[in-house]
Amino acid sequence: MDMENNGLENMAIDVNPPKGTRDFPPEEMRIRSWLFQNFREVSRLFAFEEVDFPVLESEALFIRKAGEEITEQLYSFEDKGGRRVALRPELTPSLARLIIQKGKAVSLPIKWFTIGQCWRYERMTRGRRREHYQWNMDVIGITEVTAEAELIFAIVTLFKQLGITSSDVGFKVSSRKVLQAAMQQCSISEHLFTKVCITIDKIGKMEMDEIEKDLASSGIPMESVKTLLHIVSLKTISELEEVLSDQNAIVELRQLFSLAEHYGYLQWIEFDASVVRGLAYYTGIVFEAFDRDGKLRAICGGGRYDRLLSTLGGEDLPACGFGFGDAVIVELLKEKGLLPALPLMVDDIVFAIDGALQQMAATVASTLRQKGQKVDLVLERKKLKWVFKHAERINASRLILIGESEWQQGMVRVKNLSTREESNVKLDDL
Ligand code: 4JM
Repeated sequence: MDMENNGLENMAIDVNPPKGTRDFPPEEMRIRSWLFQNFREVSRLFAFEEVDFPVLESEALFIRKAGEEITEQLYSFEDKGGRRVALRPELTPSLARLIIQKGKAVSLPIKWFTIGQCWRYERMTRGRRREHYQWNMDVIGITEVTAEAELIFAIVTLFKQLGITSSDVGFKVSSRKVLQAAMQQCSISEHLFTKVCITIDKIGKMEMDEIEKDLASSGIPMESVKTLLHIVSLKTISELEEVLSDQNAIVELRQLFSLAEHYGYLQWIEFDASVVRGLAYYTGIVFEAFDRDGKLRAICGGGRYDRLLSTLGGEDLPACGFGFGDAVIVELLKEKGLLPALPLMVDDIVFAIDGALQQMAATVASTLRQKGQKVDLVLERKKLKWVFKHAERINASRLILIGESEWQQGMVRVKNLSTREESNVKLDDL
């Protein structure tokens, strides 16, 4: 018998949630719900439809052999039926799976959004979180950069809605086609592309000589490594134009910046060739949002993934999307003093002065709720003093007191808790 607690009746369980997970008591849950409401509102403003997938997926959906952090930290295990399964580390593969499953039954373009919990598992755990929630918006069936421009504008719209300005946050934008062209120019084999992307993504997180060593260890000559690292250090499209012979990436980037100007969000975005993102499946434009103070990790990131569906056994479709986590944005909002107070809001407290009137109180609460009022019905015998304190704690607007003499006259006593005014009110007039 396990002597820690299993099967033993009086042994206390650990009241903490499992390592790396969070509880959401009311105060935290109000913040989360408020944030998700904002995600949903913006998604609907852009006419995206909400979808959902299981948190548990077949492990095979996430197996990619590129050495990405996301797949190295897969929270996978064998279920009781011997199947290899995983708690999803991201939402895009599930979306891709559903698109493949629907096949010709869906008309293009598809504009879907989803909000879901994603998981990771690290063997060496340094108190790092193992779950977060992510908001994704994806466009399937559009080849043009109009899709990326629309997605970035959706995120800008969210930032504005939260009170975040272009002096707080900016987007770094590039295209993986820049690196692809640079590699071709250096005669580096295409089969190294994904690996190079994953290494370049670590610029800023790893020492530069580590990055160089990593690239060289893949068999890239040091001279080519230096050229690649020079190209990804460029901060303007014009500089890039001078060094790249393949102008395809530049045309796309210029189109995107032109669209951003017409949307009116040019001040939010800048070109930065070092942005490649750490996911294997991106093929074109990639972007991420960051706080301009440089204190936090990336707020969100996304890009084009035109070949993901065929890696999962389906027919390819042009696609792009982004993921936006629940943690960094809340840190930023706290930092900027933009997190709203979000108090619990109750309209009325209904309280029976006398125990014999509890049934009448239920009737009154029911009537008010039918009218759309948020009503807290006091369910046990309490002193009036407790009820007043309680009213203050839950920010109730009115106190509805059910007393014998008023009830005889078809009335209740109403106290307006902000003006302190009291009056007897007919039930029908409440
Ligand atoms: C977390 C969960 C999944 C991924 C990254 C992080 N992919 S928890 C912060």
